[in-house]
Amino acid sequence: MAMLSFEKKYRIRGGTLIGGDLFDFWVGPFYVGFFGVTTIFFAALGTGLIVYGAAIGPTWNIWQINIAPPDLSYGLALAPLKEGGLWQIITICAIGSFVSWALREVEICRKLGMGYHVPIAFGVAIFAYVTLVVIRPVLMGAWGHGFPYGIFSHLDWVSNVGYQYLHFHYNPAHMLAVTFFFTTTLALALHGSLVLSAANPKPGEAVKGADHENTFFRDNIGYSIGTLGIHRLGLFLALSAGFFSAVCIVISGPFWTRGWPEWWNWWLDLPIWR
Ligand code: UQ2
Repeated sequence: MAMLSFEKKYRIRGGTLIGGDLFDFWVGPFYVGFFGVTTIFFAALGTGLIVYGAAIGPTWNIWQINIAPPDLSYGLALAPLKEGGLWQIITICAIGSFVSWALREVEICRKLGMGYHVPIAFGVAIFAYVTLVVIRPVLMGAWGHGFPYGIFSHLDWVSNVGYQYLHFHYNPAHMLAVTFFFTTTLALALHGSLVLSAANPKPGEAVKGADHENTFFRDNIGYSIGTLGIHRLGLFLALSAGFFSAVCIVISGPFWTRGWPEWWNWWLDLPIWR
C-alpha cells in the first residue's frame, strides 16, 4: 500500500488507553496522545532539574557533572533537594517519562493493529533501570544505593560496587548477561551481513531473497533458523541480556553479601567429594 493511502487508512482516532479523543492527534509525523504529553512533561521537568543540579554543583565540565542520591543515613526517606532530593525527583521524572513513552508505543501499536513486541522490549530496559534505582535500593533499605547521575560518577559507581563483591565476573547471573550480550552481537552481525549480502548486490545484479539466505546457512552449517526465526532469536537474546543484567545486580546485596568468587564454594562443598 502506498504511504499516502496507508496513512489515510490508519491515521484515525481510537485505540487510546486513556482520555478518549483527548490529545488523539498528530503533530507532523509524530503521534501525540495523552502519553506523549506526559512524556514531554516528565522529560522537560527532569532535564530542567538535571541542569539545576549541575548549576548548583562545582563544575560545568560535562564529564564531571554529578547528581548523587541521598546519603545512606536518609534510608528510604525523602531527602532535602541539595542532599539527594534532586536525585529522587529526577528518578521519578525518568521513570515517568520512560513509562509514558512505553504506553505511547502501546497506543500506536493498538492504532496499527500490531503486536506489542516493541513496548514489551522497551519495558525490559525500563525494568533494568528501575532495578538499579528503585528495587535494589528498597531491598537494601536506602535510596543511597541507587547509582549517581553523571558520566564518570556512574562509571565509578559500577566499578566500586563491582569490587565490593571482589570480582563481579564470578556472579553467575552476570556471566549469563554478558553471554547474552555477546550472543546478541553475534546474531545481529550474522543477520545484518546475511541480509545485505542478499538484498544489496553490486549494480546490475538481481536482488536475492529468503531462498538464498536459507541456502547459505544450510550449505554453511547445515541449519537455517529462518527469516522470522532470526528475529525471534534476536529479541530473545537481547531481552535476556537486559533481564539477567537486572538479576545480577539485584542479587548482589539483597541475596549475596560476600565476594562472588566465594559463591562457587557450593561446588567444593558438594558431598560427592567426601
Ligand atoms: C538464518 C536466517 C536469517 C538470518 C540468519 C540466519 C534465512 C535472514 C543470521 C542464521 C542464524 C542461525 C543459524 C542461528 C544462529 C544462532 C545463534 C545463537 C547466533 O538462518 O534465515 O534470516 O539472518
